[in-house]
Amino acid sequence: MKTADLELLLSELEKGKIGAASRLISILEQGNDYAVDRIIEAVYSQTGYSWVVGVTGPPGAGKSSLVNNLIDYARRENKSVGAILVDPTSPVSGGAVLGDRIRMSSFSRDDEVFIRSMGSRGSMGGLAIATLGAVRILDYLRKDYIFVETVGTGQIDINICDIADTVCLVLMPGAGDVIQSLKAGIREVNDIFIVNKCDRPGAEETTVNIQAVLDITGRNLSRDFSWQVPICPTNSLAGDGTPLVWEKIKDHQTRSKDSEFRRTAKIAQAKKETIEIILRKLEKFFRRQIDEKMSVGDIITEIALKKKSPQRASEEIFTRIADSAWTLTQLSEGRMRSNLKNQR
Ligand SMILES: Nc1nc2c(ncn2[C@@H]2O[C@H](COP(=O)(O)OP(=O)(O)OP(=O)(O)O)[C@@H](O)[C@H]2O)c(=O)[nH]1
Ligand SMILES: [Mg+2]
Repeated sequence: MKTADLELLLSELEKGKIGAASRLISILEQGNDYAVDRIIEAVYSQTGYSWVVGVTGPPGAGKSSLVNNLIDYARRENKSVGAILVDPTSPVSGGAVLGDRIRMSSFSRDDEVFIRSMGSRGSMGGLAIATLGAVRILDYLRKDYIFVETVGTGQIDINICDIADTVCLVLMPGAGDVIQSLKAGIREVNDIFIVNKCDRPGAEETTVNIQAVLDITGRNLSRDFSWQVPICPTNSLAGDGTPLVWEKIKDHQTRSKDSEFRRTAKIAQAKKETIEIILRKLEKFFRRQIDEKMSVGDIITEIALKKKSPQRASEEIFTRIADSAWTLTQLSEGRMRSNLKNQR
């Protein structure tokens, strides 16, 4: 991708062209560092408008069906909507997403609804960055609500809490392992529980078990400790229960929009995201240094021969790189100083 093409797409996005959003999201998925940085840089200061609703839960729990129903309710209130369906399992969007496309095609003529599926071509880290970027693009376009669906039972989902303002966890009867992970405190943030497939046996038991977790933990699982986490039974095939979920999302939004805990959470997220970016850049820098600039083959062989521990070796390598980085800084500062002198 040429820089000029990227700039053209960004100027089209500025005019609100949805096609540009779509192409920019594809570029984010490809994960080119320069392009990702440039896109986020272009939109970032104009974001913060949309309310982002994370919809997560185990495979097949009914997340897409719920999102589909929620889009319908949002549209009834004339709210504009974005939906991002993250499918980390499939490199080129598998069957599940295809099903979602068919189901959600009822919105295909509605300009105020933008639905997009995302798969990971690269690492999970890459997918998380692309998803966050896609949310920001839709936020830049001032969608009132952005739904982000991710498969997740705790450890493997992209960290939805970093993205979402309201987190919905969709479960279905027999979701014992997820409830175990809740007890173990693996899932930190859930603002709304949904027990879907209530037409099936065991829904009541699941609800009771979730309530027990809420009671045992002695606190609720939301970021806002004063928010009473609701448990909403739904049958997403019939659409039963969706109005309650939609009301709870709006309640949570009204309550937390301007709250102190949200301000604190946003600062914590900003810090976390920035640290992750720094670490990613540092990692690249170090790998480049080790792979290309330094000959560390001798040290590595010594580790393999047990003459040196990896700990000791890593410190040695670190010192070498730090020294060379220090030298580079000195050099560039020196260059700057002499440039200044020349200008005078
Ligand atoms: N009986 C019943 N089936 C449901 C209900 N909600 C969804 N389903 C069905 O369950 C299957 C999975 O639903 P999806 O909405 O695709 O679930 P999902 O969580 O998005 O699935 P993945 O994205 O593949 O993880 C589909 O065949 C739905 O028709 C429900 O309330 N009751
Ligand atoms: Mg789905």
